[in-house]
Amino acid sequence: MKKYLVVLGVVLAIAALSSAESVVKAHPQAKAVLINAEGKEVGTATFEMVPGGIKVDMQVSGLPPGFHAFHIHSVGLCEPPDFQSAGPHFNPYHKKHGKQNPEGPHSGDLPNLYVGKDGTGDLDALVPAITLLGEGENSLFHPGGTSIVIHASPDDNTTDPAGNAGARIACGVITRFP
Ligand SMILES: [Cu+2]
Ligand SMILES: [Zn+2]
Repeated sequence: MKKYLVVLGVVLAIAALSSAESVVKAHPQAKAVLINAEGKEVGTATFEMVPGGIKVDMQVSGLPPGFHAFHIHSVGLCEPPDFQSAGPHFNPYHKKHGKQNPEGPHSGDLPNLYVGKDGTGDLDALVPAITLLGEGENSLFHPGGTSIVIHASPDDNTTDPAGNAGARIACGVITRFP
């Protein structure tokens, strides 16, 4: 009986390991490498699916100190120097701009990024109700893709369509990873 239980335990352990492995494989991730107006690399962001949405984790360096608006934009194209190619904010649910806007927010409206005196900063954010799966309207891989953009000024979290955030100073196309 004891021997049988040991064998059963080993079988269960193997089953648990292989299902953990398949969860990892089925767990989609994405990343973006940010460039500034001169085309120089200034940061990276990673995206992973979590229950209810996507977790964004970003590190930057070489940016002007202070608060900067940070958004997901609806076109996966970053052409310096002005990054207008990235289009408007990612907005699959057709809302108005701003986390404090009663008719908002856009799914792409993220918290302001704080950059310290040394030019570095990092930010973690959770974006509800969007996905890395498929190519539907709420997927970061909808036709044409998506990007992340950092602005010169902070987001006021209310003014439609872009929060009075000023120029686009860095941009990164969101790509599947690995
Ligand atoms: Cu933006
Ligand atoms: Zn917005």
